[in-house]
Amino acid sequence: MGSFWKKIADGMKKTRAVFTANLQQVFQRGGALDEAFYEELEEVLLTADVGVETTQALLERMKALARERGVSEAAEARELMRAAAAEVLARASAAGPRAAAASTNAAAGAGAAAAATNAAAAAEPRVILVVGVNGVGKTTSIGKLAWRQTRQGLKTLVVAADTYRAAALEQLAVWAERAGADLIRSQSGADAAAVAYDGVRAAMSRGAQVVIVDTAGRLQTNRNLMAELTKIHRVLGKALPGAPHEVLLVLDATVGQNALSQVASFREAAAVDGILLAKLDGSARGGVILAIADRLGTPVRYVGLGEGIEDLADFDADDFARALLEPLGAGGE
Ligand SMILES: Nc1nc2c(ncn2[C@@H]2O[C@H](COP(=O)(O)OP(=O)(O)OP(=O)(O)O)[C@@H](O)[C@H]2O)c(=O)[nH]1
Ligand SMILES: [Mg+2]
Repeated sequence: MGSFWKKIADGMKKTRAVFTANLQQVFQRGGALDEAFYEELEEVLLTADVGVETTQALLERMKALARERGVSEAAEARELMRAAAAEVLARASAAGPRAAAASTNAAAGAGAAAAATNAAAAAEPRVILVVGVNGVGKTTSIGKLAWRQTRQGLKTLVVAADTYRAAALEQLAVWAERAGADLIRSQSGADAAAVAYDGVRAAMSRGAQVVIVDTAGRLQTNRNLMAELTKIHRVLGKALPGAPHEVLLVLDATVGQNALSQVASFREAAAVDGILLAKLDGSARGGVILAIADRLGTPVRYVGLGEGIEDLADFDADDFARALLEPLGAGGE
């Protein structure tokens, strides 16, 4: 737990240096928990990309908690805020059975119904489809995810279904090599859905346990490309009934509130199961994670905290509430 906490705390250094530090100033001003206090707090939350609705929700929750607990001093507000933030973040970690299975092995991923036939289920790979807007961090995150799987001893295969650019293929090849995963590639310009299909079939014949499909970045407003995503999704299910077992939407934390507007279209095109919030280390306005947790109703599964292969953390509401609220240097075990 110690090193895991350190990873989050270090990874969120920019947010902690700005957002957390600004919060500290408000909490330290002393005096009563009055309207003036809440107004100052509101300003800090808004500038950290928490967003209007989520900011109001947090403030209301803090006020209710203050009444419940009989708290009236600004000095005690940090604990109220931590509790309110943890509640909001917990909404994003209410993972369903599909999502809960993601970090376990392929057999468990097949779900309770298949658990009795473990042997059969284990022969089928767990298929993860990774989608998102251009440049958000999909390919890098796939490298990190693949490495996690291979470290657990799972035979992992990544599929280069971003067929638009030769460079995209090369980039995935480098990550596959680092992660110790196999790579399925095709000529650039090939049909992405066909590549995805071939990838899953190849994974099945090779006995891979996990397949991660990379896709080209696409704007949520581009109808043709969104239709292509729907096709990729459908074709995966033809290659292996039940696939994809998980669709991860990668969002870029540095674009703040704009990330929220990307979600609806991707959900519609590819039934998103979970969010991977990349580049949280690159943002000083990490408050956006509160907005994502509060507003989207799609669980945050992972958080990207750097460009290295190890810079991926499971999302945990309490850890993240603590990282947002605890001043630098405190609790740094
Ligand atoms: N600091 C930081 N950089 C990241 C993170 N994830 C990705 N990046 C960087 O973001 C840039 C884009 O990453 P890619 O993985 O290529 O993004 P992509 O979504 O695959 O991009 P396209 O395939 O072009 O749509 C690269 O420079 C990555 O190193 C992260 O968690 N933290
Ligand atoms: Mg990419």
